[in-house]
Amino acid sequence: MDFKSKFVLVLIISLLVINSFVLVFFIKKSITGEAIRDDVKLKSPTSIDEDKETETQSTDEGSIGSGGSSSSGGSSSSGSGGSSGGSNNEQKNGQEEEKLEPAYFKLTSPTSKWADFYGSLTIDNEPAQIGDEIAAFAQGNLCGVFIVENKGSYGFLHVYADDVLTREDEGAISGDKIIFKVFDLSKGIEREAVIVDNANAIWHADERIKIDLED
Ligand SMILES: [Ca+2]
Repeated sequence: MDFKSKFVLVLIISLLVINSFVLVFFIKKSITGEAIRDDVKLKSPTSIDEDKETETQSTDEGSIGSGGSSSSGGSSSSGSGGSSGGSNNEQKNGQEEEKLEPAYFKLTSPTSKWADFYGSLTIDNEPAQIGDEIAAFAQGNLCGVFIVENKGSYGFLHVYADDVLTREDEGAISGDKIIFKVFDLSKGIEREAVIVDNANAIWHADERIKIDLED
């Protein structure tokens, strides 16, 4: 056997080896995929949405199985991965629509106790707009954040208590006077809010306190 034919032989063998690795990889991938989906089915038999999703995925698998040749199996399994990613994104978007999250004021360590503040909210002589934010401060500490959901009002704004067992000052203690700041989303401006009629914005755990605000 001369050098050239040896080289060709080695080339053919290595191609065969690579091919079989690729095959094993796709087979493993489809097996683990099935196992995970079975888990999902077992964990939440009540969730109709998830059941629907698993059903559509299993029909995908069916088509992979009937696809026959290994290469088509590989490509359609990556296709189903893409479609499940898409449905995850849809779920995320759905959650965002349900609940707006404050983006300007960031609450770092909410505790398990709070007081609720609510009332009207006027910014720049106009009713607060959806997406505007309001933050509550006790002794200079940010301890409550709310994003406006209904034009011209806010609440319930949870204003959290300090955890007496930690040295860090997480929030309010009984008798603290609360200062409010607002963030006007359309103008991108933060301002301190004025409490209408000088009402007493005094914090007491578990209370609901109506405070109208303007700026
Ligand atoms: Ca503390």
